[in-house]
Amino acid sequence: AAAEAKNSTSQSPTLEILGQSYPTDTHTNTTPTILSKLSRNLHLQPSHPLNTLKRRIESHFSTFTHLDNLNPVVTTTQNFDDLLFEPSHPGRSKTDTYYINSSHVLRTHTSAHQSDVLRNGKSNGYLLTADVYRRDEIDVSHYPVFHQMEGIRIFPRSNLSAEISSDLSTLTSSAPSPTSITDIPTSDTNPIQSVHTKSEADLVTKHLKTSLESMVKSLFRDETLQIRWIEAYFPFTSPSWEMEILYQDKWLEILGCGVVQQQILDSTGHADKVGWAFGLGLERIAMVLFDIPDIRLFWSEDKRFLSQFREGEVTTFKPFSKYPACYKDISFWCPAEKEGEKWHDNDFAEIVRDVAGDLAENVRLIDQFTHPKKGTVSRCFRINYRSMERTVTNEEIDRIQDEVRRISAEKLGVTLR
Ligand code: FA5
Ligand code: MG
Repeated sequence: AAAEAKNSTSQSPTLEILGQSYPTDTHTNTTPTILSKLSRNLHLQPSHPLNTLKRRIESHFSTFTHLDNLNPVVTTTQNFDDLLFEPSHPGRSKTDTYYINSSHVLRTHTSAHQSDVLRNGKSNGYLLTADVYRRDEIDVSHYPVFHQMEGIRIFPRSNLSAEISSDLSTLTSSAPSPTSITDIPTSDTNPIQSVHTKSEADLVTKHLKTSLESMVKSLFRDETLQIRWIEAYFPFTSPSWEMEILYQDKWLEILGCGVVQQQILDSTGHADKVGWAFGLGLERIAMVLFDIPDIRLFWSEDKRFLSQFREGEVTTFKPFSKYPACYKDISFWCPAEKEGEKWHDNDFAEIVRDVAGDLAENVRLIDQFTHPKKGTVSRCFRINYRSMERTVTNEEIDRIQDEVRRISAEKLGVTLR
């Protein structure tokens, strides 16, 4: 509450976003730095790697309807309720989501448009590409804005087996290269919906997995690529899975998917259909395909980055030399935690993002201890500052660090050490 009281004194009564005016309230936590990203539309820039990847995936799903310019401001109903998120789901929390006000958010995933698209649609397959927003940690693979692509395919329940078998035979005949794939079956913790027969769920699952495996194979064209399916949970699909690929000896999650909850199809005018949905992260795949080592590079306006890419072509990025990093530590006593006012590292990360912008490469908690008598907690964060475009000066970073200290004390109520 202390933090909010201070926030509201500096907060204007409305936010102007893409030509629309929204009243602010105690939920508002969207910063100008974040709002400045809304107009970039990286996925629509012709020679940008994200656009090339998007177009490759679109051409793989060529019979689907393609959407790519929906408004990033959605209601909490669209982003959560329509997708059957429980009222207490952590994704709704202000520490994870950018709220415009208590009823509007910056979409946290492309699934926010599922119900609208299904309600309006005549087509049986959609692909939707969009920028999505999440309050998160700071490192080379996390950025508060990234891009997702969502696919939905629905089938009439009456003719399911025939339609799916004919589709599968084309899918498997056109899929290149023998890739190693590890599958897992459904289980008690990842159940088939009671309204579906086992045969319906199996057919939809087979079509879903085959479609995604064939897409990934066609993107990577690599016979040594290793793919595995793991069990997942989403409120809007069941059963659900995530696909991971082996990259530099680590399993990298690239998408989530599953059989659409029948309740969503029922309430959008498709009670006589069954279907699947998936959502993938474009940056995750583009970093592998184009060899891009740092997620901030996608936002670079430096011509040494942009000039390396040509419309529609997948080429390997040649890194330009890294400029030196500058590390600064900050230590403080956190305010005592009360009910509903818990400390969250994301709130500190957000201040660093807002003050330092893309100069912040990484923020890491390096030390934490509790005062033996008072019970208060001291935290020390190490901020790694680096520009991708020039050498930063120590004086310049000191000024930024001073500002981070000042605003942390003011907005988070910490006692600087
Ligand atoms: C979702 O967002 C679900 N809406 C996906 C989905 C759609 C499931 C339809 C079922 C049906 P998740 O939060 O796991 O799920 O994100 C999906 C993908 O987005 C991840 O697999 C990953 O590739 C990418 N992603 C998630 N968080 C980040 C991040 N911080 N930075 C970059 N990519 C991310
Ligand atoms: Mg996930």
